[in-house]
Amino acid sequence: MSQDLFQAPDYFQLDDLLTEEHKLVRDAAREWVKREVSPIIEEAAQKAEFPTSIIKGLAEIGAFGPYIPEEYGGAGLDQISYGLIMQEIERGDSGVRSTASVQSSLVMYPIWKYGTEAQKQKYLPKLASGEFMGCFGLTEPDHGSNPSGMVTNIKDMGDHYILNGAKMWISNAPFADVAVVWAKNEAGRIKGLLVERGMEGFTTPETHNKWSLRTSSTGELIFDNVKIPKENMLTEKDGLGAPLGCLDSARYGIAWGAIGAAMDCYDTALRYAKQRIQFGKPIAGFQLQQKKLAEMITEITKAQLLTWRLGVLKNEDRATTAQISMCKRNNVDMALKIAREARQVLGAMGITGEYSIMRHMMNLESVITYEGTHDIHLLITGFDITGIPAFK
Ligand code: TGC
Ligand code: FAD
Repeated sequence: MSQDLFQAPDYFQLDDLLTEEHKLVRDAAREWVKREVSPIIEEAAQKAEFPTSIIKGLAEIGAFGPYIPEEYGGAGLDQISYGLIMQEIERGDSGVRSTASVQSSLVMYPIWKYGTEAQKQKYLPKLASGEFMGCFGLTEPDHGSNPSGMVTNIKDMGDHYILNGAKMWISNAPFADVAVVWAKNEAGRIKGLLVERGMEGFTTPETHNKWSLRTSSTGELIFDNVKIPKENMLTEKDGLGAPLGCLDSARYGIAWGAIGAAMDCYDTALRYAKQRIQFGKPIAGFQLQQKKLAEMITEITKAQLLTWRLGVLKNEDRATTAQISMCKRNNVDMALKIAREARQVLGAMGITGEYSIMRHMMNLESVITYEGTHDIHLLITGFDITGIPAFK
């Protein structure tokens, strides 16, 4: 990839809305991405490898559990800082942000919110430092948008549970030390379990041949009569609301992250358009190219404002699931459209690994699907404003 010359767009002076701490956290993440992610990410994507070398750095910038209290090893930051970290990481690559999202919001969050004190002490500090990596198993081969239909199940054997079933499309699965797994008990109630690598009957085959999110390792979780100690159940919340509560936190981070990918595509296209000469002048001087660039910065600015406001509401514990859905849906769609337009601005160069745009575009095809598809988020808004669920 060419040298990382990224300059963040801030068309409406939104930095004025951030505290000094927000800016410090954001700038540290931004510098780290330039130094440690940009130089290696294209090769990792071409090889379809998760770059394990960045785990330590992700922990150091506070990307693992930004809002988890310091007593458990987290960074103890607010929700806007969490969002800004996700924005900067996804500016580098959505696959890297995925790894951080899963670790923070889908593994540390449920242990922190639904776990016992012993579970928090055992897992959270190691997850915060990157010594342990985690994954989150909700989706199944036959139950994606409709997780309530899951068939993975546990049977109570008195002093332990027996877990059977399979999860699919699980980020970090192939290398995770611990999996937060959602399964139904005999009464059909969804329960959260902590399943550790090495438990007999538990395997995590990797999913190959992805054209998208190639720097993130994806796999299955297969449970064949796995014996789960009783102390590995998350006891403080159950039902579908428990995993959906984790998704609220992860979707919020993704809403910020998508802005990062969009900013990188816009910044790259703007620089290229000013330098590329055709018909005797920079292509940035043609109205059709200006339309693309002007619309990009308009959409980025609208998303920045929406998302900052969501962050304020999240800090006050007032952000609703439907608001988070709207923001995730809007921002990922915005980023994907910008990636497609920006790719065109670069002409043939846009399809190469010399620039980040094509990688962002392909990554965003996963981001628009996971954590609730584009259409499911529209239905969540539809339900919220009409009171009538149209899911089924
Ligand atoms: P529904 O009947 O609406 O709700 C069931 C129960 O859950 C409650 N609830 C929530 N609770 C907490 N937080 C939320 N966000 C909640 N949303 C709903 C609800 O009140 C109810 O409670 P109760 O007590 O009445 O039982 O559920 P439904 O089956 O109709 O489904 C609704 C729907 C379709 C919106 C939901 O299933 C959904 O969001 N589906 C999308 C699935 C999804 O997003 N999967 C993501 C898997 S994880 C992933 O993709 C990680 S990628 C990570 C990465 O690499 O970055
Ligand atoms: P389906 O549910 O089969 O949907 C197919 C299409 O039908 C979609 O367009 C959808 O919008 C539409 N559709 C479905 N229901 C309705 C409806 N009621 N009305 C209208 N349209 C509908 N899951 C995890 O649990 N953990 C992970 O870590 C994880 N990581 C992932 C990483 C990647 C790279 C990817 C691609 C996915 C990951 N997922 C993970 C799974 C992801 O959450 C699911 O792919 C997603 O929820 C959609 O499920 P599905 O793929 O089965 O699609």
